[in-house]
Amino acid sequence: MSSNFTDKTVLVTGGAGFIGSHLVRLLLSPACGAKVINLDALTYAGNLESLQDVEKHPNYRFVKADISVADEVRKVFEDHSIDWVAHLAAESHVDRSILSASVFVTSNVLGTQNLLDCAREFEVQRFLHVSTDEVYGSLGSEGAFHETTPLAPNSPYSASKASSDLLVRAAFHTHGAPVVTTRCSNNYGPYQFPEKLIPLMISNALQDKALPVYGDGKNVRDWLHVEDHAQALATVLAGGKAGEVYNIGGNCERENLTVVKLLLQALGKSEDLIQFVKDRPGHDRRYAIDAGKIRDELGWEPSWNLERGLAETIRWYQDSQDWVERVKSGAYREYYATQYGDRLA
Ligand code: NAD
Ligand code: TDX
Repeated sequence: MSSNFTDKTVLVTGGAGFIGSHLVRLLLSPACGAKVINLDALTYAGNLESLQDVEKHPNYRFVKADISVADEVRKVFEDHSIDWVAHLAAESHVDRSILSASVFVTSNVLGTQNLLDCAREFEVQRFLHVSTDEVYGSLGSEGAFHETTPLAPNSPYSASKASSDLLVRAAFHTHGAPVVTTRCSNNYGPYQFPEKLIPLMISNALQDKALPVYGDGKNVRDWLHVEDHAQALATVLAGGKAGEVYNIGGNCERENLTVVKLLLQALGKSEDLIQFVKDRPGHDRRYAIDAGKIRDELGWEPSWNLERGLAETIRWYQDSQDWVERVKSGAYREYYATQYGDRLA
């Protein structure tokens, strides 16, 4: 993969988020050796403290900008010579989209179109659009999502992501844009905001707080370690075929309750902490991914198994309670002003 990135400047949107921060780290690593511009609006989910280890890297720049504001996006393309784009910036939490959908439309739909417009104007050579398996809707007890499965999103979040997928598809068909789309299953690992299932359960259990399981806990998700997702994204960015969609999955389906019990067992905590709560409205029952295309065409396969991944994730959250506390207290939001305020205001 390394030679593909040499001399490339990659604009990563949403690089201060969970998955974006891992991709930024991978692209800067000697394995890739890319130059990285990290564009992020620093919403509640953006945390530059997740990138402290690379913030002084000579090939790294951070730019605070909102993808839903066309002028802000344009300025980034004017100021930097960008070869490739890896687009991850989005509102990403289903529960928030149920409470307030409009910001999902603004960031995920309008934001994507603004990026596509600039990518076209500034003649970007590759545009990776990072989407989700949730655009396919919900499965019964059998089968898996294929790249050809019709889109049937059920939440405002997944509907906004599906909308952005269609705009990316249109850019390819109308303008011949060099776009490629990935649709991945549920990620877990270090630096995940503790609103999502696994980090929420770990951080609650560490404090002996109740673990809120929605409905009967039998909803199924396919879990993938975030470092495997970052590897898959770099693989598709470097070698994916324009106009194509690649599913990415962990081949690791588990019921939510099973995951929660595994976490409690690994932490040495009682299952009495589990509290069944009212179900998420419109809660998708099951996701499963057929990732045969990316394996057969690009040679990517996941390398983490769930047991090792969960054990190392738990260890990371135990060792990083300062990071978690600063997220929960909101202190992490001051980091940008202290580190970048003077230089980039
Ligand atoms: P995240 O919520 O942790 O991070 C999103 C990042 O985008 C944040 O840094 C935030 O500040 C930034 N952002 C949001 N709106 C913005 C805007 N208008 N302008 C600029 N930056 C903005 O999300 P994540 O879990 O890292 O997900 C990243 C991408 O991967 C998303 O597109 C998501 O749909 C997709 N995805 C996530 C998962 C998962 O399990 N987390 C699975 C499949 C796909
Ligand atoms: O407190 C909880 N209790 C609970 O039972 C939370 C936060 C979640 N759940 C359930 C809901 C889901 O069935 O756990 C499962 C996972 O929930 P989330 O972590 O919120 O993820 P999900 O809704 O599956 O969506 C995730 O995967 C696909 C990401 O948030 C998306 O960004 C990604 O596109």
